Amino acid sequence: MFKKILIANRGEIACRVIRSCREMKIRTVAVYSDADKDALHVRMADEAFLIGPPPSNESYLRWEKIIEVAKKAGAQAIHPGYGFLSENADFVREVTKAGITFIGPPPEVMEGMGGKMSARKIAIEAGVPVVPGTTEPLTSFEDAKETAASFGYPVMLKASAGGGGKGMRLVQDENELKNALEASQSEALASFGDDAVYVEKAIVRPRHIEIQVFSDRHGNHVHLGERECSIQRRHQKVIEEAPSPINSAELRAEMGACAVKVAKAVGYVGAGTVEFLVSDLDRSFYFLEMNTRLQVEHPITELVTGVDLVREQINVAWGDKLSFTQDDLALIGHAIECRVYAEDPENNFLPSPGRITRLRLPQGPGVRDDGGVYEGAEVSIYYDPMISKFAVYGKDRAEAIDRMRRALMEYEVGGIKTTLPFFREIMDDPEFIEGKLDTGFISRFNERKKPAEPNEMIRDMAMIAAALGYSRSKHSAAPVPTQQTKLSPWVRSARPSFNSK
Ligand code: MV4
Repeated sequence: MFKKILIANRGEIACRVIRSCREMKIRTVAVYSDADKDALHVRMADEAFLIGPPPSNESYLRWEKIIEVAKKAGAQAIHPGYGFLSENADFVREVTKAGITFIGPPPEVMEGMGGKMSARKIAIEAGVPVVPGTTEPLTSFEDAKETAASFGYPVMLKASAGGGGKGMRLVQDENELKNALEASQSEALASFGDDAVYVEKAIVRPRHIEIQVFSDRHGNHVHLGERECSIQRRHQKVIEEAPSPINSAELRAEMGACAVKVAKAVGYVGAGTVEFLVSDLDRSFYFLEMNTRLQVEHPITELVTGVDLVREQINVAWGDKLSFTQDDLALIGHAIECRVYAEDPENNFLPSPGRITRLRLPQGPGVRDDGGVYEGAEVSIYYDPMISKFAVYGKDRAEAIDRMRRALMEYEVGGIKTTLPFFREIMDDPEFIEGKLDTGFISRFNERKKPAEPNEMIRDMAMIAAALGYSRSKHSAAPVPTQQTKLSPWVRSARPSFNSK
């Protein structure tokens, strides 16, 4: 087994990889920027090397510097985490050339899945359903008009190089097509340096369900069930759960088999994720894309399968066979993850950098916090503001929701704003509790929240009435004890407001 691994990443995912390495008795090498000299991943690793100034393209994206550190420290393998260099085929080639093992799939696989059109071709050849649409870039407005008409409106224009919804346009009818095409192409060019745009039929209010796959270098391919990731804000996942509230054993087996077909077709190695859009109308599903990395939301799959995906990645990179077969795997229970961001939900999710002056993590049954910070740590402006992924596990979805609600009451972060209050509201939301999750969830949730003002007025009136009643009763009877004094300090200590008052 490897004796030493370099982690080419930062934050919670670097810490996550270090944790598995430590259990496997593998020494760890961290790299960091000037902004991260006191970061948790630097403190947790056995060794740490400064690689440059705060901006990512001068530090975490400098592959030549990272490879130099790996050689100097004697690391035999590099784990890329997610983001940064994790899906960069050129980086993989350079790492391999330097005689170091890249923990992830081969560069040709990354390239095959890197473009949306090329990924669609691979899926079609593998016999997997893809969203009806083209696999060649549009050549003109006339071409777009004919193609869109042949699939029928509404259609989606998508940038082939796209990600994060960039260059994506929903087109309701032919009148909107010209503007949308121009906007999509110029956005694609500006974002990716490539203006190739193609057409897909639009799936109305789809669910985003993805299948975790795993492959070794001996031709074994398995899937580890699905994750429901429909709750997104500006194409960023916010809450994920496993299994999906709609997924039946049959649908899972069908989608899982399709995901494995895709993995086989590209000669996949390691941990990967096959994304699907699922129509709520008839549960038909369509391949969307494949992510060739360990994903942010991997912990919920770990919770319901009992597999340590990072350990498995390292074993597979070493050349071992998968430690389990498809028949060994069963999904047990239900897991929900909330991404805790240093953002202000009261202020349009504006980033909220600064020092964490207080950090109190939930404890007790069924909780897991994958954090990248500590009390006293500084959240900088340079990187993604996600400070932690908080997940709970329960025997079923209802227990997981109750547990998440309880744990979120215990969770306290001081000094910066976080998305925790937003999650507390979602856990009480009737549509969430029903499992009515689709890509329109967040905007409907925000609409439901809007009529808060009249309620606030009613609440104020009730408070005035109560105060009047109290002031009258004061002269004749003992004051009514408030809620606060009735609760024991132990119960109150689990309330988010306990220490902030
Ligand atoms: C779609 C779609 C409807 N029809 N494609 C958004 C991000 C990118 N990964 C794919 N996305 C979508 N593609 C077709 N043909 C709707 C979305 C979409 C979406 C998908 C999953 C989760 C949230 C979403 C929010 C808006 C749009």
